[in-house]
Amino acid sequence: MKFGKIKAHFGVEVLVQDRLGAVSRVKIGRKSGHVVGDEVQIMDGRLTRLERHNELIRKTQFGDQVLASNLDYVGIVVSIMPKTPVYFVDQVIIACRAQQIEPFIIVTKLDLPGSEEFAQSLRQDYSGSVQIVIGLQQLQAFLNQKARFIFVGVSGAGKSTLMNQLIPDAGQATGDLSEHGNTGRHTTSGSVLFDLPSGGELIDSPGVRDFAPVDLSPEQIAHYFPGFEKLAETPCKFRDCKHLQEPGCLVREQADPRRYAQYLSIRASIQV
Ligand SMILES: Nc1nc2c(ncn2[C@@H]2O[C@H](COP(=O)(O)OP(=O)(O)OP(=O)(O)O)[C@@H](O)[C@H]2O)c(=O)[nH]1
Ligand SMILES: [Mg+2]
Ligand SMILES: [Zn+2]
Repeated sequence: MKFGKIKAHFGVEVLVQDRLGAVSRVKIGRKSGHVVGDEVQIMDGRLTRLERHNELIRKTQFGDQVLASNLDYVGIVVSIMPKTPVYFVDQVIIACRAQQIEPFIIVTKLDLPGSEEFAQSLRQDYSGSVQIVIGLQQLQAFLNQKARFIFVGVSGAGKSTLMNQLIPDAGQATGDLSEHGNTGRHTTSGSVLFDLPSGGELIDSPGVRDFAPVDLSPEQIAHYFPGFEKLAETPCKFRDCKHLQEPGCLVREQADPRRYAQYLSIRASIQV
């Protein structure tokens, strides 16, 4: 009997690395539900999944999708081209906080015009909420803490390009931007876990259009939404305030109007 972790998933097979570092392919049932990051027990060629600490999960039209499990940090990779919408960043932060995973923002493609202004607007919206990492050098320093990280982002944001820069033998395919966007073509088709030279682990994930959180109550969304943290230190009149029409709601009165409008639209998109 051996223990290991799932590094990649190929439909009916997964790549498992055991605790001594040996990597092997193991057959699985198509509906077994194993994901990259799962800790498993291997006995007679069969996998048993150990309990997950957390999972990064999003709602899709085909059902819930788990991108990976047992994560410490989620790096939201954003760029000016294709421009990552603010609602995407909000959604990922909410999804992470609901699973006790620490989100942070990575601004990439800094050579493109408009990047500095884009980074500045992100600082305005998120600096009180999550860490913002700008460029490869800062990213390398952040990843130096031994932990398990995953990159998420819209298709073409530049996740796999960063992977290849951080892990020279990652060999992740990167896409031609002209083929992204309208055609809906995604270059990376499944999550893959790599060991970082510094000791941690980094997972590349396929680009996604949105990140609708799964099964959250209106109170949870109010609690996890990035931008109200400072205001929430002084409680609203009602303890379970959803910051809507409640009398004595300090968040509604004092929040940045842009962030407040974003909060209402996130609520609407999650249909609570
Ligand atoms: N100008 C510029 N282009 C970049 C940079 N990083 C990535 N790109 C380009 O952006 C395109 C998409 O990059 P990928 O790394 O494949 O993006 P991805 O986020 O992995 O995309 P998916 O796998 O589809 O989710 C490629 O054409 C890259 O060459 C950068 O720093 N500057
Ligand atoms: Mg990719
Ligand atoms: Zn309130």
